[in-house]
Amino acid sequence: MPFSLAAWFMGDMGNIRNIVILTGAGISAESGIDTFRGGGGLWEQHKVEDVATPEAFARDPDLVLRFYDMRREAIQTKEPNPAHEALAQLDSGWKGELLIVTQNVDDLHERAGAKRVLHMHGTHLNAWCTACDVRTPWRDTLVERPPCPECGERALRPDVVWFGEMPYEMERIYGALREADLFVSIGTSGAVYPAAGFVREARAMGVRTLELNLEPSQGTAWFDDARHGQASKLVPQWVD
Ligand code: BJW
Repeated sequence: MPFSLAAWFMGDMGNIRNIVILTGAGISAESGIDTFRGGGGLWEQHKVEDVATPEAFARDPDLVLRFYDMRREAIQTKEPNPAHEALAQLDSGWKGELLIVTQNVDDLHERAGAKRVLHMHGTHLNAWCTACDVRTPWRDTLVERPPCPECGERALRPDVVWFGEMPYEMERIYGALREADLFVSIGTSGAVYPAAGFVREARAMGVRTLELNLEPSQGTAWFDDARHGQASKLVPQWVD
């Protein structure tokens, strides 16, 4: 099967008009942002249940806030890589529907210039006040318990989705999948639901599916086609 999108588009695939792209930590790995699982991943230093659950936050808020303060600070020093740039280029030129659904809390898609981006696991650049439910753009630390700019309560947490919480904008994501002709998954291990289930849902609706990842993901067998290697190489090749 031809690899580049142009070849897919011109080939016997029929017209591809609407695209949903799922991205995970692997797309930002070459920008220097740690992935979660595997060698060198964040979960090697922190048990997931200690930092990425509402129970952990209730039990030890300092630990959780420090973990996110550290990551917020680190992410702001990183830059988009050629994979983010290639997707931004695709976004700006693509006439049909296109949605980049990212599980990442970094803003590297946006900083590369992509506009049609949905953060299903939230963003490190917002604080969420659990007292008044308002989200505020946030770049500083949270561990000192600053007051919410809206209501003054010291009830700010990172605006990210932890295990056991509902990811954002699921209706919009499933709506885009229903309309899609192509679903592409980039740099995600396929370990975390509901994102890990999108490929099966897409297939069930007759959507073509492609995986681009460093190695076979947990869901690799579900994809029509899979290419394995670095996102900074594969994604520009695919977009060209
Ligand atoms: C490269 C590369 C390079 C490296 N180039 N590639 C059974 C069925 C369904 C659900 C569940 C279930 N059992 C339990 C659940 C629920 C749970 C879950 O999935 N648990 C699993 C552990 C089984 N899910 C939830 O609780 C979710 N909520 C939920 O289900 O609500 C109910 C609901 C029901 C029905 C519909 C909708 C909702 C919430 C999940 C929240 C996840 N949160 C985190 C933290 C976010 C904040 C933060 O950033 O700290 O999200 S956990 C973490 O994992 C983060 C990531 O977004 C997410 C996925 O990780 P990702 O991106 O795949 O990273 P890695 O590290 O795993 O993989 C990187 C990949 O890149 C690897 O494959 C590398 O090879 C590759 N790579 N370098 C290309 N250079």
